[in-house]
Amino acid sequence: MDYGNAPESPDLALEWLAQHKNKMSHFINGDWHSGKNHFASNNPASGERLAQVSQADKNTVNQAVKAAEKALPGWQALSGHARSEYLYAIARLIQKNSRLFAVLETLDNGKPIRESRDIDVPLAIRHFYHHAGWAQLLDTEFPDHEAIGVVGQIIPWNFPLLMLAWKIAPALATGNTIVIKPAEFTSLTALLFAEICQQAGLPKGVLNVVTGDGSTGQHIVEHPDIKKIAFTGSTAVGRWIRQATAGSGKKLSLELGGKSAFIVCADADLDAAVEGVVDAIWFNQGQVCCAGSRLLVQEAVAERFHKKLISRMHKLRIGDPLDKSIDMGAIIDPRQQQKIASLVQAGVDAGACLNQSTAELPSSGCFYPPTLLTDVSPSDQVVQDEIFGPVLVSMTFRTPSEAVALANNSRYGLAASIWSENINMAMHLAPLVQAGIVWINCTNMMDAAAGFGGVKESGFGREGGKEGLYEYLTLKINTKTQKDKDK
Ligand code: TXE
Repeated sequence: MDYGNAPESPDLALEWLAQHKNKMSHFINGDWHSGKNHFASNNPASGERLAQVSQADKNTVNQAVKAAEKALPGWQALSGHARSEYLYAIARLIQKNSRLFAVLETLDNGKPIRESRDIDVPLAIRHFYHHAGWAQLLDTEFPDHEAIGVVGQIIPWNFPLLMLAWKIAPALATGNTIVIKPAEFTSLTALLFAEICQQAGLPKGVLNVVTGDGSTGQHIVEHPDIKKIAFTGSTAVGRWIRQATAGSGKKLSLELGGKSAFIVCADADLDAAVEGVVDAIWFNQGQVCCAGSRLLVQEAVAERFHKKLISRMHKLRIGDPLDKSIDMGAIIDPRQQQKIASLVQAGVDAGACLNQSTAELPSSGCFYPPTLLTDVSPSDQVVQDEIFGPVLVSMTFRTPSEAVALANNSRYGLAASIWSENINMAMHLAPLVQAGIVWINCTNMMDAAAGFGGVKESGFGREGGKEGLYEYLTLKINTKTQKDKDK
């Protein structure tokens, strides 16, 4: 698609913010509730304040849960067909406002406009269309299942709208009511989404959006009337949630960190694999749970591959995320940038060779250059820890089984990518890699119909497709006596 060269104007999103007097409220029971306390949401590419967002305390979370409980019987009683009407309406309204969503997302998160417009927003729309279809099939495909009840959903900042869609669409389709909390860095598209739901006529209380930091998340996790928690975020918080909900009877799905292997075999199409790496680790500044952050290259081609990759890395354009020609935008916030920088320094101190783009970075805002670390060992911190930034570590292997052993030498198991022109070999390796998703000669392929999720410390549960629906359903066998059946 040709968007022309002019940077995307932020006016549309700034107008929307101005309409709200830059003050954002919680969305509870179909209405807006301003909190007593607020926190700032900044544009990471400039450091400028975009809005003041309400901080939900325990009382606000209680109100949201009450509203969701009240709405539950009516929402559950609707046929799948009736619920699908709302999902279709939501999908159409996001589509209608897609430009506003994309610009607002880019301002709030710092990701390139090309990504928010071509990936985040279209995939979010697709998720609602897909689940509208499932809602229609629910009564016939899942006759022995029912909704869980009020669900609590906590989402991260790396794909604010898309992660919201992944959580909300299946929950609505299956007849649950929702209390959702966006990440404190990126609340804005969640609030625009709540407006869309108002316009779609979604019954009051079915969706409640509370904004706030981790303490708001804790109130959601600990609320006794929330029957399921769906969380995407850090492994540390995921671990706490698991402990905090142990014995509570709450259903849980956790999508946590990753350190995904990107395996390049000697017979791979190296140019295609280089483009794959660009997508795997420099898309969204590497702030992607399934980022291919561990490159494993077969020894025979390692030197050639690194050369090609480094030359490609130097061509990446880093800068104003609203510029349509930009490849990489801003890091979410200064603390995250600091975390990236200190992990890279630790790698260099441990003996890694640093290859970094020398492209000039914007003087204000939060930016980090694309980085490749070679000469690392499997046990190094940079190889084991999730950096969650544009930093790739590279190691070599001699045999395919060595590649599998290196790939599996991780506490994470979210995704992997295998590149080879020998499809039989790739198909042989794929099941040996411990990961929830293995891509062959491609990477970051997402589909609303495919269950996404990990193994090991990357969490459990799936989002998308039929598997994702089970996360929001509970099995209920209604046994009838022979006499009743004969009636
Ligand atoms: O995550 P947090 P942060 C990883 C990535 C990143 C690191 C830290 O490695 O560098 O985590 O990021 C809410 N109870 N990922 O600090 O804190 C929080 O408000 C309930 C990978 O931003 O896990 C936000 O809404 N909720 C990841 C959400 O949890 C709590 C995406 C995620 O924030 C909470 C993000 C608590 N005690 C980070 N504390 C991925 N898998 O994609 C915080 N939250």
